[in-house]
Amino acid sequence: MSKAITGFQPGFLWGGATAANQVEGAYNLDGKGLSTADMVPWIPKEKRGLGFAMDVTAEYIEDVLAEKINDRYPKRDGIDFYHRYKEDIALFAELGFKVFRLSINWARIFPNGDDAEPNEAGLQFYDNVFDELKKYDIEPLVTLSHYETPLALTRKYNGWYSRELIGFYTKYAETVFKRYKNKVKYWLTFNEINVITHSPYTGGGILVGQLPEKTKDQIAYQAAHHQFVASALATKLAHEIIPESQVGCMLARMQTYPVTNHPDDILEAQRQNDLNLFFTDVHVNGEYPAFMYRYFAENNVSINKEIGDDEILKQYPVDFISFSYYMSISVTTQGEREQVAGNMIEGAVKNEYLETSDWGWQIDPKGLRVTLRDFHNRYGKPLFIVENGLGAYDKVEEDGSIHDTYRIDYLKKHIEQMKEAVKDGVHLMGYTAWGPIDLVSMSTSEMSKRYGFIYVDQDDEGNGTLNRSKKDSFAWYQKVITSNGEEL
Ligand code: BGP
Repeated sequence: MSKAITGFQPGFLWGGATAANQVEGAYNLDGKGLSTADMVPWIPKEKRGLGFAMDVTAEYIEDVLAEKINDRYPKRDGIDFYHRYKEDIALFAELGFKVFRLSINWARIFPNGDDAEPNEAGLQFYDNVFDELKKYDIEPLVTLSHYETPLALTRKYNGWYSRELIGFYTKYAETVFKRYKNKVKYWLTFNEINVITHSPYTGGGILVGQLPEKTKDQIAYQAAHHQFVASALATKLAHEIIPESQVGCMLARMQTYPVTNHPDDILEAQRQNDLNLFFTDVHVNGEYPAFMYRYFAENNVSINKEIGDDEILKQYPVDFISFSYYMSISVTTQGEREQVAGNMIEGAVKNEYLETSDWGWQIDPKGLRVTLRDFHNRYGKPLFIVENGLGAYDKVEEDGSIHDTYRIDYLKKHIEQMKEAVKDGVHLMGYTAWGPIDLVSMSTSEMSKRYGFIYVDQDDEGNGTLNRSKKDSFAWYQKVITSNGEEL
């Protein structure tokens, strides 16, 4: 009988998470090509539906390229991490980070996605970033694709709906594995791979309008299959090129509850959870779960696999499971209830027991313990929380201070529940709070939805000095890390 676990293990990987398209800026510098994310900022808010459910058209892309692409907009300028990474990494080191999650923008390395040779200036930029992290002994945790498919692959192949992307992606993965094999050991293949079913454009660079004869499900799940195969092949390459590498999948976890104890609600919540966990099922178990074949049959989805696909999935499962957790979701089949916006489950309704963020996300710290236990019981694999945080309006006081007690409260309660899960026996590798430095929101393309311990002086129109300053939560998180989660 091993003794009870009382807290986070020594070496727990505390840190923060970002994405290239939300922080770097320099959208067209040093040979970088356009990525799908560069097209997002001008999508009208009303078109964003459930946060990420936005379908871009070829006409829209041509319009942005012709009229808008050179407008200064925070989303494309991010927070100028491209030029300020040394200052920002020094602040992350001051926070005490053990790990820093970032993405490599695929379009910085292969500007057109199908280029014969990589862009050396792009490779050099990330060499510089990893060297800066090394100075402070901060481990990079690198996402290969964080909604940053090279736009040229959308325009030429219609994104991940085409199987050709597997080859382009694995060539990109091999290039960066070889380049950074002595600098990076933690890799994630796709950010929130399940988002593709809600927004094939965001998740896969796919223009659904170009496939009028196909349903969104057919498009999304066929494209997801291509990403599953690509992820498995990248895992194989990582292990061959970087023997000590650990490769994780990454899911936007949508922990879903039944509103009532009516058996139909229990079944509906289970169905929604299964549709979400389908993605980790494939990444971890290396095969499609039986319930998904029923879903495909009932929704006219027919996955076109090639010989060898099943073997590739089975042979190269991920080493760990990473996920984002912001909220929990509630569903019911029993009558009409108040709907909530801002998440990715159709028909999600308000949970009267939970507070809601300024953007409608239902704040549920205990849901994180439920999620961690569920993952542990379902897979028994190491887990990594790679996004968690509170997007909120911050007020800068006269003296420049920012008293973000609401953010400290949100994070404190979620870390308390992480610790409870660890005591329940869950193997949790680390925690990277989303947006340790204010950055541009993915779903709103705004700066005002702030997540950071570090404030960035820039507003929604891209005006400001871009100066960095510390919020109250900076000193708080510093203490959390130095005490390894004991002082909350
Ligand atoms: C996740 C994305 C992140 C980040 C986060 C916060 O889905 O992986 O890139 O955007 O959501 O959401 P938002 O930026 O919309 O507030």
